[in-house]
Amino acid sequence: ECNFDEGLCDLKQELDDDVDWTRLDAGTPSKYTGPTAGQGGSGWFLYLEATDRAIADTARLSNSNTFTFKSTLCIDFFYHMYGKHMGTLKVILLDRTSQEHVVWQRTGNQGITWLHQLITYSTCYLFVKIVWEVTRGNGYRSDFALDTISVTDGPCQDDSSRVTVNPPEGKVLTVNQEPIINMHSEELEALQNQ
Ligand SMILES: [Ca+2]
Ligand SMILES: [Ca+2]
Repeated sequence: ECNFDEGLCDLKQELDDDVDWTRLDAGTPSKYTGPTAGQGGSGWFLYLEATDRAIADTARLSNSNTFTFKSTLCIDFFYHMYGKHMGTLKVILLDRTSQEHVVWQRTGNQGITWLHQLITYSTCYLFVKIVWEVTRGNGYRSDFALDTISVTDGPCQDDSSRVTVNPPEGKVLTVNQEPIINMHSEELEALQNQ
């Protein structure tokens, strides 16, 4: 688990995006956007400083060491998306061919609170990287924040957000039963045969 009190743990800022996440232990500078403290009421967290950034600028945070999993994984994190210009937060898995699979996303103002998200991800395919990606909205009130991240083997204890790839004929990735991306069948077969 990473609570950002000591740094980024085994996570890293990606370099080929537009901006880095900022580590902070206080309220974000702009009013009416961002948290006033870390998740749980104190401590450090990461946020996107939306002031002086352009619309659609992205910041990506990912695990620094590639890994492989092909069964069930629990992705557990807190996010804060308060502000009327809030853009989109995505959790993306990269497969071994660097194809990106969006497993979860939220867009727009989610209120003044830290929200807990659990994603149980089950698949027979191989993935090597997890990315938290934010895309700034159309104004400065778009301070996304992230805190208390963990990725562990096996299903989440609270299984409220199960995400599955239905092999082999389903070919649809779902979050809470709502399909968000369709994978090409050839791509799925290629992954499955690796
Ligand atoms: Ca924290
Ligand atoms: Ca970056």
